[in-house]
Amino acid sequence: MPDVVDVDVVVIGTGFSGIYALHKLRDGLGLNVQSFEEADGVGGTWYWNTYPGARSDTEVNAYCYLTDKELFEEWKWSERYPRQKEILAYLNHCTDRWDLRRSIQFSTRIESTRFNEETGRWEIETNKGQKFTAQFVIEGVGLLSSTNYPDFPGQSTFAGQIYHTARWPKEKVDVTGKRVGVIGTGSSGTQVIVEMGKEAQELFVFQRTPQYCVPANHGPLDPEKMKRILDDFEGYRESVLRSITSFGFEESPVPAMSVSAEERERVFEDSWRQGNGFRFMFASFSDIGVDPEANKAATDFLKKKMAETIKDKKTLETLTPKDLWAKRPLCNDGYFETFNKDHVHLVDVKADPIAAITEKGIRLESGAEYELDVIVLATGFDAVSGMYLKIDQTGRKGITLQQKWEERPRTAYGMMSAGFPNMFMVYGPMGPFTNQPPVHEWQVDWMADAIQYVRDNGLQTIEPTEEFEEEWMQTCDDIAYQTLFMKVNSWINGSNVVGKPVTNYFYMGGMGAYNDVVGGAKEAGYPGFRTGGALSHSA
Ligand code: NA7
Repeated sequence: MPDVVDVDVVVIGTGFSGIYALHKLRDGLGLNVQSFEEADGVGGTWYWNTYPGARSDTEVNAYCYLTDKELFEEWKWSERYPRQKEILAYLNHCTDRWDLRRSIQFSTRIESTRFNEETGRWEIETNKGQKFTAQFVIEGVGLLSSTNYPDFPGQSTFAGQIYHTARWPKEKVDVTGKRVGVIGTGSSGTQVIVEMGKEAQELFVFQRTPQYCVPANHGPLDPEKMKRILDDFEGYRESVLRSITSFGFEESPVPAMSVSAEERERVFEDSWRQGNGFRFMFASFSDIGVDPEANKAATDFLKKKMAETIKDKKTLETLTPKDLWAKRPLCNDGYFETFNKDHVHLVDVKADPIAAITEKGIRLESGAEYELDVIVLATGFDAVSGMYLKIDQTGRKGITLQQKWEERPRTAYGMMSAGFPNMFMVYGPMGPFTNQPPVHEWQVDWMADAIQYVRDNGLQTIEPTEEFEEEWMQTCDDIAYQTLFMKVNSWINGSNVVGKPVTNYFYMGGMGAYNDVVGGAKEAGYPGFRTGGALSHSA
């Protein structure tokens, strides 16, 4: 191997986005593409998150690639919400189907990327000391992949096992006959709690913030539904990409308070029965995420359901959220029911915070100590921007991404950042807040068009101008601050990680609007983007 390998494109990551990017650019555009993956297999999120109960809570008809009808037809999903193993098998199937493995270097982390202004190319270094150069870099590093790994005092002294849900061991963790503590009650926490509640001898759930949770209404896949989709596959894909959340269901245009209380109750009851958190939030009424009154109507309903389910009064009180419902909506069958089991105990660590992890277990500030054999950290991720900032990235004028994003991440369209030419981010900060796989494909297609445009016109680079980036940031903020998602602490606004900028990280205008605005860039000649060092159009 030469000292430095030159390729057209480097792709970082082999999750949903990286796999498709490699396929699209290598096989679609005929470019010389080299992919890198830190793990020893493909899958990204679905490679790492192997904890018991891990599954997508998006219905599978929208949790897959939608650009390839044959692939959609040939792969037979078994359940409404696919479990981790099945999604990983699907991604491996796609990798083999498209013969991608020969272009992927596994067990390799990208340490740094540096833009060379003289050559107009990126210089990329791996953790193995290898050097590559590429005209384009596509970073499919994941929205939720940089783990938020807490460091409680005394953590290393614990005599049992500690596992983070997103770094779960590949071999089975047998908790039968064991005392298990779970810290965290987000999507991962609620999933792992239900499973641990079935297996562990005793389960202690250390809850800081209670969550609303809707049933999933899980079950086998409806073959009729898949057939209907196949009958008009293009129309279906278009409807997904024209919707707000891209979850594959129809969103409601009806404001919650525009109907009678009886009708509202009927709609909520129907949504509850159908299951799915996003469906409940976006398909029951149009304004649960934006109007406090509509949000309260929804949470009153959800609290009523909790009161009907949770038997112990004190447990009910601790499990009942006091906030608006404006975190990423959860769904899970049997979550609240788990707390009715005698061997499952809820510990309120908002009232009495965790002081330390000791040799024996978890000690709270009050001095109460819980003896445990296994501790599960379901503490989430340094989401959205975290993975990009883990790589040492340097753009024009020697300015690093870490410097540029110190106050907050800045991008145009959630895909490119000014001063970082030809560097594309799939589902980067200030991108749409949606279900991901179909949107990953859409963004990669957009990137492929931009790359083709550069090559067809004999150019070297494309990048957003500072002014255009600022406009996009403003657009995103104007929309996001009208929603309730900015009013409640969660990874959506960066408030889950100590020291991280608490700000807006998304374009909350919906995928349909994003599609209209961003999708038109190619025909318009990329207004707001500078090509080959000269402005192609004024911003
Ligand atoms: P989340 O949704 O960020 O949840 C993390 C949970 O961990 C949440 O309940 C946190 O409480 C809790 N947490 C984090 N740090 C601590 C400490 N130090 N002490 C106590 N509790 C803590 O992560 P998930 O992995 O569940 O899900 C992330 C996304 O992945 C999900 O939305 C899906 O899109 C896929 P807090 O609420 O901050 O008080």
